[in-house]
Amino acid sequence: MNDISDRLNRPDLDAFWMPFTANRQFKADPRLLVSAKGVHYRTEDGREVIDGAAGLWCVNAGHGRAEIATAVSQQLLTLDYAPSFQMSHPLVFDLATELAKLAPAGLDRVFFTNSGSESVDTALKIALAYHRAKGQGQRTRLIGREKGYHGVGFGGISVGGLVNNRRAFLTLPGAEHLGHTVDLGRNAFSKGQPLQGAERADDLERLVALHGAETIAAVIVEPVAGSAGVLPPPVGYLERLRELCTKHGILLIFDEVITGFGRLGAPFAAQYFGVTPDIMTTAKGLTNGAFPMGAVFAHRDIHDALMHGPQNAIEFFHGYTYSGHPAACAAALATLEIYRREGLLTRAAELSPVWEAAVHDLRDCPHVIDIRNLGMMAAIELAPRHEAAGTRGYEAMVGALKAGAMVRFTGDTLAFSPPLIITPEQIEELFAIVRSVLAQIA
Ligand code: PXG
Ligand code: PLP
Repeated sequence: MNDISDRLNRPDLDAFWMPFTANRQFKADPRLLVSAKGVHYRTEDGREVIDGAAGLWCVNAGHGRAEIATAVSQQLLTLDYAPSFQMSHPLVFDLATELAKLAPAGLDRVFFTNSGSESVDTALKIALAYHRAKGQGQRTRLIGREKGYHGVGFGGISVGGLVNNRRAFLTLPGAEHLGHTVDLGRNAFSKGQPLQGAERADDLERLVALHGAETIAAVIVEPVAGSAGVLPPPVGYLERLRELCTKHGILLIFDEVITGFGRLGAPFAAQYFGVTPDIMTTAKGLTNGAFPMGAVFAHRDIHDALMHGPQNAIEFFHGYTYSGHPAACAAALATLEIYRREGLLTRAAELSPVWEAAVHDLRDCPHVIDIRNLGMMAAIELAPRHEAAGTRGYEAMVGALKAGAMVRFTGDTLAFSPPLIITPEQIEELFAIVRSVLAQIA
């Protein structure tokens, strides 16, 4: 232990193997958060930091919401756990009913998971099971998109399109990818959806021509790619993809783990874009990040297609020990009540013009090669250093934290997605900090 660790009474850092982290770099210079309230974190050395990332894109109603904590603690004292297979408890039905009311019309059958990764694997399995139930068991190919992030399960990395998440692992046979939609040449510094690139959706026709539509089960995309650095879809792209999937009998899955629960200004991106998928995956904002939970929304027809055979037959051989955990349900119901009461599922629609102007104001900062935004998501892409890609992004993240703002980075792209309770003044404050940090990056 060094002096700082001693003074801060820091825990031993060795045993915990950190996820998606440069463990050795982190442990040499740790960043520990000890409390949070509203749009601020507090660090172990007692500094307030504005949360420009809603934690990891999940704390949509802001931190320290007492109703959620109370609901969880009361639920744990009343019914801490109930088996989720062949048995259940009332709260999970209430939650599914509430979620079905928020969802796009028809997507009113809800399967519970514990994370976005599990939601994605569940959705892919529902797609395969559906086609099989319809007598089209040969539809087994699963199509994702380059730069897509669908969590870290074997299904999710197979359809995912970020090479670092794939290269060391096996992926599912039959997984294919549409080309990504990034085109800085035509679309750099677009405000909102880029105008060019709807035709990229026609890449699905290439895969249909190559493999035959009758071998393809589903296409999964993030309506706005998040992890890859906030990539809003070109105008018309999602509409075109919907059209092609319908034409070829392919299910369309929207991975709304980030875009769900108000991030764009509507409950789900499906409603924001007016494009309805067949299946929708969610997690994160479902419980305001306060409890692990995910939910998959399936169209009623997909659900109903599986409800066949003898009454005593299990229709879908899939589920988790903690599917619909009582405490997670309590957290989600309390979260939905906050969203409803405070209008948070549509607040991004009012805030986003301020947000857009504030982030695009940084266009003149050094090294900035693109700025992207939609709803309450935004990204600033920096030019990579020669032979040191990613170092500018990392330095900007560390510098921002020291200067009082928590931001995400991926490679040399900074990503922003604050709690939806943020005020216009706090938006200005956040980007003022980012401006001062960018000015210092060599
Ligand atoms: N799908 C999408 C679209 C996601 O963004 C997942 C699935 C997986 O969810 P879980 O709960 O299994 O992590 C995600 C998660 C980042 C970052 O800043 C993004 C995520 C998670 C952690 C970090 O790039 N997205
Ligand atoms: N591994 C073993 C040995 C198990 O018994 C179980 C569940 O019973 C699992 C994995 C799956 O765990 P979960 O249902 O929490 O995903």
